This record gives sequence, structure tokens and C-alpha cells, in this order.
Amino acid sequence: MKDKLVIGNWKMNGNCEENQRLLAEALPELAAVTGVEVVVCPPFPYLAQVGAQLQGSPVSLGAQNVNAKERGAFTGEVSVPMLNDFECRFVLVGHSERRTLFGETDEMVAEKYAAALSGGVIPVLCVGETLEQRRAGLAENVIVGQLQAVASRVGGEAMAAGVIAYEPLWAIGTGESATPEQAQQIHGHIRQWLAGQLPSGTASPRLLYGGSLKADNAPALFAQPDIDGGLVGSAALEAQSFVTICRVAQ
Ligand code: G2H
Repeated sequence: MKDKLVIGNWKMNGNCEENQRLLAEALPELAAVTGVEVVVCPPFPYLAQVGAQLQGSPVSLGAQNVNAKERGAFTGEVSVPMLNDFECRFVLVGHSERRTLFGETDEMVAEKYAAALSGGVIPVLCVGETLEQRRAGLAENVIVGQLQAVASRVGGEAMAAGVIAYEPLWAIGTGESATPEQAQQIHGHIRQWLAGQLPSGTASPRLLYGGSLKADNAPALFAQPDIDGGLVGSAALEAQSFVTICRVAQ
């Protein structure tokens, strides 16, 4: 069985001093966490700083976004080869903030997923429904549509090489996480969909829950059979909260 995976998504937070302090407090404690792969995703300008501080620790570096093109006239964008230069092991693709605030479509997300995979960076595909979609009984359809868009681009089998993060939009940054039952229901559905894509015997990718994941709700969420870890936002900015979440995943 694959290790659990906990990813801290710092979003547009931190500065040189805060990053240094956060990691100085968290890393010694994270060194004692076993059976859990831990990743932090700082903003682009801090990849070098954070990468240097992670040297010799078991924590990996990730990025929050990437452009699907390798190079060229794309002002303000960052490519997969650039992430390789900083030894980013993971990259988030299709986070709901990218989709809703920056107009990323399913097709763009699929291109990013494909580019990351072919460049050797593990894509963490974020999917999730709005509250309106959930109320209309469309949550599962929306999520399968988001997954299908990527599978159509890279082939169903390539879904095994990434990670999937279920983040219901109504739970993101609201302090209101999905209940363990709600999360498990969607995770179970995703697992079933994956089984239809992957050749039998292929290990399923890890399925993370994200959306107001905190030290106090992590135990019940991580106890669900199809939740293999978490994508943590605001709680990843506080060393003890993040360490506790990683410990709970053990
Ligand atoms: C969802 C999550 C991390 P938060 O966006 O990706 O953030 O834990 O603050 O809801």
C-alpha cells in the first residue's frame, strides 16, 4: 500500500522570514513522522529558499501551479522544466482558485496534467463541486466530468501516475469541512470511476481530501477507507497544526 500523503498548500502567503520560521519549527517534528509522505507548496518565488531548507529532510517540495508550455512568450508563467530545476516533486493542477479566479478550464487543466507527467513532476489534480451543484444533486457528475477531461487527454491508465484531491468548493477556506461521510461518499465514487479506467491490478492513485482540513477534523476524515491523505491550506501555515495533521495520517 502507498504511504499516506499530506500536502501543505501555502497559497499566496508567507515571506522569507515566515517560511524560515515555519519550517524550522515543523521539520524536526516531521522527521519523526513515519508512513506519510509530506509535501509543502510555497509560492514560486520561494521555491529555492524552501527547497534549500528541505535538504536532508523527508519533506518534498511542490508547486501550486504550472504552465503546460515548455518555454516562450508567456509573461508571468512558469514551466515544468523550471519546476524540475528546483526539484519540485509535485505540482497542483486545477485548484478551484485557479479555475474560478483565473479562468482555468478543464481543457487547460488536462494540458497541465499531461505536461507535468511527461516532465516527471507528479500532478495533483484538484476537483470539486460548488454548493449549488451539490444541492442540485450534481456533485458526482461534476467531479467525473473534471476527471474525464484529464483522462481523455492523457489516457485512463495515466491517471494512476498522479494524485487526485477532492476539494468541495463550499469547504475551501470557510472553516466548514465536508463531513467524513460526505467526503467518503465522493472518494468512494472517484475510486470506483478509477477502477473503470485502470487495467486490473494497477494500484489506484492516492485520493486526498481538502477544504478546511484541520488538526481536529483530520482524524475522522483520515479514518475513511478511501481518503489517503489531505491537501491542507490555512492549517499548513501554522507549524503545530500541520505537524499534527501529518501525525494523524500515520
Ligand atoms: C483548499 C485548501 C487547500 P483550506 O483550497 O488547498 O485550503 O484548507 O484553507 O480550505
